[in-house]
Amino acid sequence: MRHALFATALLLCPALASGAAAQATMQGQGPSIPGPLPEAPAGQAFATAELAGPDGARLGTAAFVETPAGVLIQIRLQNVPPGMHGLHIHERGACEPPDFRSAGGHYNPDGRAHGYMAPGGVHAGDLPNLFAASNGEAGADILTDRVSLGTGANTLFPEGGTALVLHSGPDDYRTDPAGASGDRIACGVILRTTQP
Ligand SMILES: [Cu+2]
Repeated sequence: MRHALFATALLLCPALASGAAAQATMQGQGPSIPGPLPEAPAGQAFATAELAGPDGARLGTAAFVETPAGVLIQIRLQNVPPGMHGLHIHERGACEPPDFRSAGGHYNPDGRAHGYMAPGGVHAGDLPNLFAASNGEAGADILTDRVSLGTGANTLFPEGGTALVLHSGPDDYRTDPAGASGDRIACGVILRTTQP
């Protein structure tokens, strides 16, 4: 499973799957995305990122847990524009609105090209696109073994830190440097909450 990575999009608004259920959900009666894990399992490294939009409004949380298979990232957001959005770990732990340029480029300590489908890819900070439903909720659990919460190579805590960044459009997984995913619409500094 080296370099295997998967994402389970939580399409909790079933509009895309069922027209009957969609009516209820669009009226606010459907399930909502649960909050992130409140704490890590004992002994496992843990980190969080609080994401905010360009106007400073809080959008939600991402929790990072070190597991034997890699880092599990659990993302729970609200008030996100509906549709697919590029999602990446960027190379600096600085989120200055409104453009979040302060976060720098993608976290890429291996000096690779961007994108799952690019020759010479991928960046350590590359992640699958995140889908936001019509009601603005976006949630996913993503596993990646390209980063670590530890102190070794590809740590999420290099000098200056790292940040989780959401983009306005989808990542095409091949165009350098960010998959043509558009503006940065949310950013959160990744902060360690448990020592490795
Ligand atoms: Cu990005």
